[in-house]
Amino acid sequence: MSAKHAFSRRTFLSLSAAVAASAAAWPALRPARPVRGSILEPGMTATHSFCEICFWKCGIDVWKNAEGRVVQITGQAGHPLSNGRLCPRGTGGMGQLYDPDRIRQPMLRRGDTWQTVSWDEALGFTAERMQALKARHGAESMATITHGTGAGFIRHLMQAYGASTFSAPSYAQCRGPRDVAFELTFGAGAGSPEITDIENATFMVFLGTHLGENMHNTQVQEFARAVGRGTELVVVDPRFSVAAGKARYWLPIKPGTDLALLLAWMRLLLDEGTYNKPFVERHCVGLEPLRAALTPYTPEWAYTQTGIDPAVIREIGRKLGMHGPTALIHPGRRTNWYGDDTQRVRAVAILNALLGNWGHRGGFFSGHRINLGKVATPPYPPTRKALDALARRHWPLADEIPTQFLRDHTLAGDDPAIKGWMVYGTDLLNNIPDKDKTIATLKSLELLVVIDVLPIELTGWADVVLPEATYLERYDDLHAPTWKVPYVALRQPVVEPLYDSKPAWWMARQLGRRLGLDAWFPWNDVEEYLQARLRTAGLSLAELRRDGTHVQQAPPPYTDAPRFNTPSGKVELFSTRLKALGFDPVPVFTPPSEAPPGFFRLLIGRAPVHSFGRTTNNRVLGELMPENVLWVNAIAAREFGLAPGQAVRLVNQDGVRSRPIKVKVTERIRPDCVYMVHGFGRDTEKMAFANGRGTADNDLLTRVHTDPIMGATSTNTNFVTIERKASA
Ligand SMILES: Nc1nc2c(c(=O)[nH]1)N[C@H]1C(S)=C(S)[C@@H](COP(=O)(O)OP(=O)(O)OC[C@H]3O[C@@H](n4cnc5c(=O)[nH]c(N)nc54)[C@H](O)[C@@H]3O)O[C@H]1N2
Ligand SMILES: Nc1nc2c(c(=O)[nH]1)N[C@H]1C(S)=C(S)[C@@H](COP(=O)(O)OP(=O)(O)OC[C@H]3O[C@@H](n4cnc5c(=O)[nH]c(N)nc54)[C@H](O)[C@@H]3O)O[C@H]1N2
Ligand code: SF4
Ligand SMILES: [Mo]
Repeated sequence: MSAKHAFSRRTFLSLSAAVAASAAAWPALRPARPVRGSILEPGMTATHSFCEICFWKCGIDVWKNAEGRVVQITGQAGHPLSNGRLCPRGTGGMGQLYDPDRIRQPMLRRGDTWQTVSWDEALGFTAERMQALKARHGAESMATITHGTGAGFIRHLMQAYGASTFSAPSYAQCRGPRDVAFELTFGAGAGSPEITDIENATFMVFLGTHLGENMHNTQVQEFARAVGRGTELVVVDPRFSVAAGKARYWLPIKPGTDLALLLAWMRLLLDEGTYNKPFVERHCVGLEPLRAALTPYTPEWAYTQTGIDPAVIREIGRKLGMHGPTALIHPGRRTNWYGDDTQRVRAVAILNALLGNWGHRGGFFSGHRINLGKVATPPYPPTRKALDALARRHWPLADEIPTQFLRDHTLAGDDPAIKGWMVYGTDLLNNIPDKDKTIATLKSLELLVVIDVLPIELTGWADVVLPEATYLERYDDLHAPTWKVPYVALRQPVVEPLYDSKPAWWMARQLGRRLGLDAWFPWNDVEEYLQARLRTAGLSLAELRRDGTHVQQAPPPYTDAPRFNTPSGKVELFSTRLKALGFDPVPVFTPPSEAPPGFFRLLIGRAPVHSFGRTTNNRVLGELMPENVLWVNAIAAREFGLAPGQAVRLVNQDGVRSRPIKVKVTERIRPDCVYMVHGFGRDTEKMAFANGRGTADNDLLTRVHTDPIMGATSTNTNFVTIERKASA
């Protein structure tokens, strides 16, 4: 151990509970492996940072040429999430930096026109309007909607201001059902990054989870290694995904019937006694009520719902039992599919519990993290958290405010009245269903502040638009998540901000000053802030700037004495909490509604080179995939008389008509579904590359079921028919 990194008890970080006992024996943080030699051309220099093209946050090395232009981005060798490699989106990140359509200056709405203004004017205006809102309606009338690393600074500002309403589409439109289901069962969420030990699993089941198209880097790397080593894979998906191409079994399930399959597998494990008895006896409660509840669910019954051969269901069920704790049913991530999703993922959680893979190699690992200290600031003003309480009256286990609920509440003008929105890095018109309602709500606001890098459609409704510097131009907060090895990574500027853009930390602090909230910003600049946090880990900013990432050696991330933060202190196969709230304590299958004649179920997903709509205007990535296409089964295409490449429009069950999209005729999808990648169909000339290319799935999401337990909105409950003429 070098003197520089000497272990110091006084400043040593506190570690997560699971590993605290052994922490004292750990060595200090060490630099991650140094960067490889320069590439492409001589004279290139690299700066270490982490990616923001999606929210996985891989470590990157950003290469500049002699002119100081970013020409290449590679994976940081020692960063535990990238291991020297990136997904295609991360390598194309400079396309965001050099996007000619970026917002270049702060802008204020003046009647029907935009005026570009100085930061002083933009922030002065924003602070003044926020003070006025506070004086008239109270600070709680200002809601905050966010996504991304810089959001932490904005949320801090808003809490200091006295706001209590915070929301993000990444909850009710993404991973919310999964996290609530895992909390109910194991007392802990599945994590982000997920705590799945994919690399060491010997048998895996993916429900949806389309790794290879969903490009979360570390998972894809581990997946490739596992498959290379011979791990058997089952892909349950109405569509033959990239992952299905690597699978031993592809189960083209009838959409919306996964729960039936999961229940049948559970019953099989119990009937045949192949579940993990020692784990269940030691760590689970509710086995007998679970067994009783599963009585109806035979493979033959599951066949009638899912269309999957009962012999195949049995064969896979037996393999699950054979592999036991090294078999992994992936928890998924975007789990808001049908409006009863918490119960489906509860079944995923229970099935994993029956395999006994919690804390086990090849299952859900028991991660470590570095608990960096926070910069001390006064407590936030007390708030009623009124909207959280209201949300929980609708959905008792909503542990965040569902974004669509915030919207509907704002529009209705109900108490507590919400009059202003602060929006950071969220694309609300493309990422929450019922777009018309979102537009009506935007019209009703007294104040809309939008902080973004691109002139997305939403900016057109704003009172003030604040251009953020991209991730390659700014410092941000540190990243130290729970992972197999504990680590801390830095984001630092590679180039000076282009145009007149500024980082979130700067905006938050400047607004804080203007709002009289100096006490909450006891640092002059972000370097001082980062240095103070790093000091608690015995690190300096200079060291981290040089090394990018510091990792710590830790015991293997497995435990045979897992602890569960549930009411019983055990894994809850039968949920007394759900029962007390009037929900099924063991998931009960209800069949999905059927498509009307002549309609297809609309399914959505990801493409390897794009992140939502964040990248569709990125010239580097956009050239690789400029538009989305509509996957239509060959039989259905024949019936509808569709030719490959033909432009069509979709009309949904409510008569909403999409913009044109080209047909891809394929055997790789069931005939009762169509599929498209999310993020396309931009509708603003200001995003010159993406404008008008492809179609926005969100325009077609008007039939929404809401998960009764936690408030997620369904996407897969919309049906579309195909109009063969694309012309208006
Ligand atoms: N390249 C890329 N990667 C990404 C992202 C990105 O934008 N781009 N976004 C990231 C984020 S935030 C998330 S949440 C994840 C999302 O990625 P995942 O969590 O993997 O996505 P899902 O939307 O759950 O899964 C989509 C798949 O589910 C299938 N499917 C549809 N209906 C059903 C059904 O009823 N049953 C079953 N079993 N399958 C069904 C679809 O055919 C499709 O293959 O991806 C992450 N990774
Ligand atoms: N219809 C439909 N809705 C969905 C989904 C879907 O597939 N279909 N997916 C769901 C999922 S899985 C998720 S996680 C959510 C995500 O939904 P959101 O939380 O809205 O996230 P993004 O789409 O990533 O938001 C991107 C916005 O952030 C901006 N941005 C990019 N980088 C920066 C930056 O550094 N700073 C700032 N200030 N802004 C930046 C982009 O320009 C863009 O406008 O959407 C959900 N909603
Ligand atoms: S998975 Fe890809 S886009 Fe996401 S952080 Fe990693 S490199 Fe960037
Ligand atoms: Mo997501």
